[in-house]
Amino acid sequence: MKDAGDVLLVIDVQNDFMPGGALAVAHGDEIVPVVNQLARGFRQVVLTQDWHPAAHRSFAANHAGREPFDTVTLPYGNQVLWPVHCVQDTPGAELHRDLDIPHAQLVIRKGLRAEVDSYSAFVEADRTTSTGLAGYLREIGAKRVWCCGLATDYCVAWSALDARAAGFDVALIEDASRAIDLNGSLDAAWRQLDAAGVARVQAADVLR
Ligand code: VGL
Ligand code: ZN
Repeated sequence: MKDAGDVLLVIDVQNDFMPGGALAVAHGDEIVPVVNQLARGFRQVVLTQDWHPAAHRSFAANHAGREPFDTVTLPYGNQVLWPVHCVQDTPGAELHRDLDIPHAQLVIRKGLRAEVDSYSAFVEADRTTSTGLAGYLREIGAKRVWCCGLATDYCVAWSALDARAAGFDVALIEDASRAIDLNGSLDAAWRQLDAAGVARVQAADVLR
């Protein structure tokens, strides 16, 4: 069992990121039992939910003449345009039904504002608007943040990098995560994670 300084951060284990979902991550469903098992070894677990209004600027459908996976420039920088996904209060935005973490203490919802995306659980894509998660984790005495979920190269990576930037020790649990891998995004993410000092670990090595 991990001690009180350890927090498991479970990113976006939601229906729309599962095979058959609106923004399917290949083999995304395979992480569910792994995450459940991991969570049993942590006293503290925080979940996130991607939670967009239907008019969200990250949706290709809200840009005339654009297709999913095009890139556009928004006021805060480059933005990949995604299929409509994780719309607030729709079945696609619900957590996977087999996710079994009754002791999860907090669900952070992100990407709520129509004009700004948020891959990270900590700071929105404008890089200034905080979700409050870093302050919450500090107040509960967290020292180490263990990240897993979907997708490795977007929301998990950005959350891990921001956890590091907030001063926590951070590990990304590779086999409790799956990637979208768009135009080399997975390799690019691992280069950034390595450079930032985020440890790359496997689930079997976390709880021993
Ligand atoms: C995600 C793209 C758009 C993710 C969320 O959870 O990694 N990716 N919204
Ligand atoms: Zn999203």
